[in-house]
Amino acid sequence: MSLINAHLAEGIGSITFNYDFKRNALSEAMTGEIAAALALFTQEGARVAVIRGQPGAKVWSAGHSVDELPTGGHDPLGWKDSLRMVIREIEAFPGPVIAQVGGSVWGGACELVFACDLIVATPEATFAATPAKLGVPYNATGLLTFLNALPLHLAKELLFTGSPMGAARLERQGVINHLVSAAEIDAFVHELAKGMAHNAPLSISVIKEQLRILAGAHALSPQDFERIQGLRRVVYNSADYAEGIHAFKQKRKPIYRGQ
Ligand code: KGJ
Ligand code: KGJ
Repeated sequence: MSLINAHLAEGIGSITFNYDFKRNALSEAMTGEIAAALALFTQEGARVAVIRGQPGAKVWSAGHSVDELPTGGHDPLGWKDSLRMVIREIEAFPGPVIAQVGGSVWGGACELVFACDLIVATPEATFAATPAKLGVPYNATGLLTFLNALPLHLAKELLFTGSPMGAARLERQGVINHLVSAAEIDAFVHELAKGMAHNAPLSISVIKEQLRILAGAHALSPQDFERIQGLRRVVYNSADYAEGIHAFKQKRKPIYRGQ
């Protein structure tokens, strides 16, 4: 069974999540299919990609597959992690990627949405960034995705509370490009995509890549990099991290002790 439906027409590639029984969690299999669809769209000359959920789905995506967050001293968000890989594929796609969001968005799926080039959401959509609910040490490039998409205090509120934030508030802050009702969002996103698909693709792809490089141009000394990795290692080696993952699997509230 396919975890997504991929469709390409009029230069617009669309990816529709089809993994509702695991709430569209971004498992390795799921992110692999998203990456393969983006690669196929690129090969077929698609100008724009759209990533969306099924109409009416309550959960847009439950984020990283918690089953695949490793315990036992391994970095949960290392270079080859599936979430990290799919974020890089979205950034590398040579045209605009639009996130079309209805329903709730959780954890790493918030980052996936924020990594897209444009965001269109229904007023009912919500975003909860939950690493602090699970005890996960988010990684530096992942935090940079938040930092480039949200004002600092809003990013901190999302990450520190782990509570759902409504799409209307994010639209007012310029994080979401457009709020559109569920009845109209398909047609709206199609028009938006069509407009960009008619523009010069080489101009768009090089501007996108320049913006990516410029937005990521933060000098980090080797010492600071090692400090960040060392701090994160303490977190993923902690009893709290193991507790967060176990509690999720046992469907209970975690008890954190700060060690
Ligand atoms: N990973 C793995 N399995 C998941 C996940 C997930 N993220 N989310 C849901 N599932 C599985 C559940 O274990 C159930 O499996 C099934 O999907 C339906 O979920 O028991 P099974 O049937 O085998 P559930 O919870 O019964 O559905 P709802 O009651 O509709 O609730 C939907 C929710 C999205 C509210 C709920 O599933 C939930 O809270 N999921 C976790 C959301 C979350 O905190 N995700 C962030 C994961 N962390 C990260 O992304 C990262 C990068 N991080 O740093 O933390
Ligand atoms: N460059 C050279 N000539 C221009 C430009 C321009 N950007 N804009 C207008 N003109 C000239 C027209 O060719 C006409 O000359 C005259 O000004 C009146 O324009 O045929 P001529 O009389 O000898 P027009 O089009 O008859 O006037 P309106 O009907 O009033 O329309 C105004 C518009 C501003 C809507 C229209 O002229 C237009 O779309 N201009 C181009 C706007 C545009 O896309 N500019 C961006 C250029 N590129 C950049 O700035 C950059 C840096 N870039 O990277 O792309």
